[in-house]
Amino acid sequence: PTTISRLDYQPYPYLLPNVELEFDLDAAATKVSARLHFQRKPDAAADLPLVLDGSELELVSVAIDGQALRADQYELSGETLRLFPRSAAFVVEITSLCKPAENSSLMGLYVSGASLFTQCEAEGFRRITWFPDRPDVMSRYRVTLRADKSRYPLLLSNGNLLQSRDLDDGRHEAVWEDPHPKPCYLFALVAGGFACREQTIRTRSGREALLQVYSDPESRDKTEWALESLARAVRWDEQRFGLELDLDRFMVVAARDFNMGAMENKGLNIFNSAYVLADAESATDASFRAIEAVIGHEYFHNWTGNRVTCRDWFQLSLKEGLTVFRDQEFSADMLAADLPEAEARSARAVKRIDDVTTLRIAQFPEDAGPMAHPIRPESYQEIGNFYTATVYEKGAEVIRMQHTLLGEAGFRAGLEEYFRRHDGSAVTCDDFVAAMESVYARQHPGKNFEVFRRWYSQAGTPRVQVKMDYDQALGRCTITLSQHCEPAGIEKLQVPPAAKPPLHIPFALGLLGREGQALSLQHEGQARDTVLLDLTAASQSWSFDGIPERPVPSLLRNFSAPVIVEYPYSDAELTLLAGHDTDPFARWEAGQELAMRQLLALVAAIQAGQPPRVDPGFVQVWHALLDDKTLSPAYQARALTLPAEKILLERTSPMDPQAVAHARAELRGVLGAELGSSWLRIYQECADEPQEYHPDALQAGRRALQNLALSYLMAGAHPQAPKLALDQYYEAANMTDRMGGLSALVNFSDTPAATQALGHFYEQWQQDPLVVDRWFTLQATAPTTSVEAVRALMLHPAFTLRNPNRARSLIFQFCMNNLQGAHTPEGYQFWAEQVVALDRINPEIAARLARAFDNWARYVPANRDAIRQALETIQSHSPLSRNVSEIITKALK
Ligand code: DPP
Ligand code: ZN
Repeated sequence: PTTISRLDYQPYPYLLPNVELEFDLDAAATKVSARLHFQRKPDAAADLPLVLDGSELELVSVAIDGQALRADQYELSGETLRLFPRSAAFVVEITSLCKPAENSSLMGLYVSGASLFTQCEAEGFRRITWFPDRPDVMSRYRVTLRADKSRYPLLLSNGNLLQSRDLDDGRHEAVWEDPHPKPCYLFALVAGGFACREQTIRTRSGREALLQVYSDPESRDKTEWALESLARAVRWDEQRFGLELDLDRFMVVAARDFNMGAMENKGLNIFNSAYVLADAESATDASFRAIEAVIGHEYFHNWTGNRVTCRDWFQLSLKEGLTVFRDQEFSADMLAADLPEAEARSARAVKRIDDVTTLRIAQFPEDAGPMAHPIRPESYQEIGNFYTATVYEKGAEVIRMQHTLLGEAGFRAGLEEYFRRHDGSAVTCDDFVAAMESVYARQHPGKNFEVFRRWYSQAGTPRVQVKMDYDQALGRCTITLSQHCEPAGIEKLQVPPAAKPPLHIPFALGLLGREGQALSLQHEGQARDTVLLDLTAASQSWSFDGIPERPVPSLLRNFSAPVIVEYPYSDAELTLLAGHDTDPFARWEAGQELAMRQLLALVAAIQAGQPPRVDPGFVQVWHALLDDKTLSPAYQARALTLPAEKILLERTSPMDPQAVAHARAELRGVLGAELGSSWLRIYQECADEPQEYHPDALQAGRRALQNLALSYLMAGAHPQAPKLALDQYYEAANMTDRMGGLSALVNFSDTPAATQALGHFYEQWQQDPLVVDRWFTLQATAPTTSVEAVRALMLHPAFTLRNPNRARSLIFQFCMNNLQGAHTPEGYQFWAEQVVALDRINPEIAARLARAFDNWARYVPANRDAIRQALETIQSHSPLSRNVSEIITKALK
């Protein structure tokens, strides 16, 4: 397999201002006729061949300027078609066939249910027609769709509908034109029978625009929230960033079979139905929030991704990191909307906690494993493998740091500058940073982003060591920050080791007095509770005067940089922070760190065969959090949740998944049992607020806390717990409560009542695929579920590997989120089998599963050896897709 390197970028020698496509749509074989109007760039050599990409296509004919080419007048090899045009401006006409019904990869044109969909990012357009399939070739598209009218009553593509008419023999035709030049990865078409929910809005400048959400007809009742979310996203982007919708019509279509979450095709977003469909009965609070976030994300791409796009795929984080940052802020603003200031701060902190938790679960392990890469990768074999937590989530953190350094107004000015410079073009991450830097340099004369830019080229999670000195006589507190970043991923293989110069780390700091009161800090001429330290060297110190006593530092407030902080807190200091820190994020963090210490001690005890012991002082911290009436329910639910197994796993060395699962279960059991009466009180308080369901932050927070309390009651074997869970399950008026009851039963008791409830759930919901996914997931992740049980579930009539959501709900959930069941020799072999089986169907999905045990080399010997064997099992199969092969090869290096 070839490795593609970032520095090998070459501009495409031709412009392609206009593209005309005609589709004769048919599931078995679709005929595509393309007319491509090329112009050689003035600085390009005249004898360069025209190189086009194509994959899984049957070539019918090719012509230049109306002259059909004989087979000896072009070169067709592998995935490349070479033509030899003789003039500087010419029209290429290509007719080809593709086979949607046979396309199980869900890239290019494919069948889902009775409809046809496309997915072109990153390199799917080449499965539709021969084309310069790269993001820096931008064209205006005119698209003619023809299909059988009864089978495909609706024919959609990007832009505006110019005309539609009936043809003979039951077919019809629609012509679409997209006025905005775009790269081919943003092309889309949809054909099928759909229900539509729509709304007309007026944009800021007074233009009318039509927002539409399409779903299969039986799901029409479930698209209200998606449409409302879309309208809110449009409004928010106008208000927060001054960015207005540039289309007359913006469409979202839900697809049951979809590889990703959703896709931002210009004016015609195609979504995984999981991120569109919701109602109170079938969707949880978390789904409602996720729909709002993904609708927002794809909508925000309309500017950050579509109006300004990526020059090449190494720049993916240019649009993804930025757009994730934007969707995170959108969600936070929606959660905080209409709340008084203190509550709004807490609501935003809840969102920040959730985002940082995601980063730690998904990105920190990636940054510490064989696939570690900078947010702007240096090389790849398969770009599909680089839609990663690093590019997305760490990418968003890197944007957030720029926001922190520039401030809200400065960041907005930087974004305006970015659009001023680059609207309508395909650019690089450097271009973005340069626009931001232009504002930063104005704000901070003499400073620049030279050091900051290194975030784009270094992999690995930096560690920041904190030292605090206090001089009683002077009343002076001195903070010293030192940074260090180990070689990560391929950096480890480099001899001599790659130099990793210091990064620019904005480090937010506060100091608390011994009573937990916030101390005011003098910094850069101002007095503040929180100061932002600009760490740009390997080590730097800052002194603060007027500090009356030795303080407790509150570090990396609001998680101001994606780093790991090291500071030798005492338990007493963490307890103080967990109870009093005025920064809600840092307060949560202190409680989590205390829990982490307990968990690590339990892991060590379990490994040594000693009886597990929990510190009563720690139980008291949880007790105090339980009784703290000043906390919002949503915040309280986060504060009382133990660190995720995967976060704990990363902290064990060597990594010991079984001990981790047992330690966490043990601690939950102890907290459940010892604080039983408080959990019961909380449970009842939350349950006692009947009202009509709405997924707002307050209600959702209460349900989250209630369900958390229920799980602790079950874990602590409270005598009333099973009945509460059963009643909650059978009497629930919404899916959040229903799932809360059912998961409490299934995760904590292996009783006939639990089995019966599971059976009842399936009976009730078998018609709703998204709910059936929940049913599979719940069983896949239950601690008592074995490989045999998963194999049995795979024989269930509702199971199929071909639908990505279904495969994820059972196979991925088991392999990735069931530590007890999956981390066994049988579990690893099962995983290997499923990677190979999936690879024959859908390489993108298979490659994601292939990453389940990325960090195998750091596991305890028995697991490590068993995973290595499983990896070798996968490697011994051929052919493997380029996707899976890249993952496995890197894992075994
Ligand atoms: N559709 C994916 C996303 O929005 C890839 N662009 O992140
Ligand atoms: Zn995106």
